[in-house]
Amino acid sequence: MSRFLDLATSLAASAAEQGRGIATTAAGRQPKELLELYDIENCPFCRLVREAMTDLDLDVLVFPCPKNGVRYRPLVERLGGKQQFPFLFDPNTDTALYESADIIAYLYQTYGSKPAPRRWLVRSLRTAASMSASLLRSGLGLHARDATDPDQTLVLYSFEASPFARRVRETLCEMEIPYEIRQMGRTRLEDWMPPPLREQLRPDYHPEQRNRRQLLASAGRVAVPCLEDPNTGARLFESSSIIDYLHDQYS
Ligand SMILES: N[C@@H](CCC(=O)N[C@@H](CS)C(=O)NCC(=O)O)C(=O)O
Repeated sequence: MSRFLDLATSLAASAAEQGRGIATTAAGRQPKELLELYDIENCPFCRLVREAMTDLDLDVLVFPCPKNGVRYRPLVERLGGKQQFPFLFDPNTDTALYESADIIAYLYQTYGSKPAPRRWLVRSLRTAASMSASLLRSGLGLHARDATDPDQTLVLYSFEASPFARRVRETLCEMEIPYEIRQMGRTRLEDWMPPPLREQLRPDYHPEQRNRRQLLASAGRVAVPCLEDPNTGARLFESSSIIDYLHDQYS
């Protein structure tokens, strides 16, 4: 696929998400230990759960389970009895759940400061929208390909509907590389500005969201996606550079 088409379909998939997965509006309690999500990037039901996680500002350990995947699919079957995705495990409450609707309800109940926006709750609408996003990215982030397994978990600064972060998550999913998502949901007007423009117009940018603040403090800039690899010490911005890095390092 050409780079233009790749970005255009990723942008269209973000539009199909109808505004979900961009902002953080319902952040409440933070779990002590990271939630675990067994996920297929291009699964419409998994996408709905990840959208809720951005809205709730919940970081999560993602274990990719693409079709033909061999690393984490058997584990899901051992933990829950079948290979169905999404599958959530919350080590804080020892809760294991299938079914996106049940997972979303659990997350808002357990960690939210308020219920999910009402318009999200029309289940047929949100599922249809998420299926359109999957169709637009068909063939990507769905099937496993050969890759080596890093020793330490990679960290990805991402919010669900970022068209650029999506490309990176698709690659990580296909390579069955587990990673921690640090949520970068938008909470302020300035968070919406493209990073180069913001660096020009708002050199004194003070984000409010915790991971944005942390990234600014450690890297001196805030942009999504950002990948940190503790195995090599690499920190990369720009989806294309990150994807090239993942192929060079782990293919
Ligand atoms: N009703 C379930 C549907 C889940 C579902 O159908 N997931 C598909 C992936 S999109 C699945 O697990 N397929 C089996 C597989 O990939 O092996 C939900 O909302 O979570």
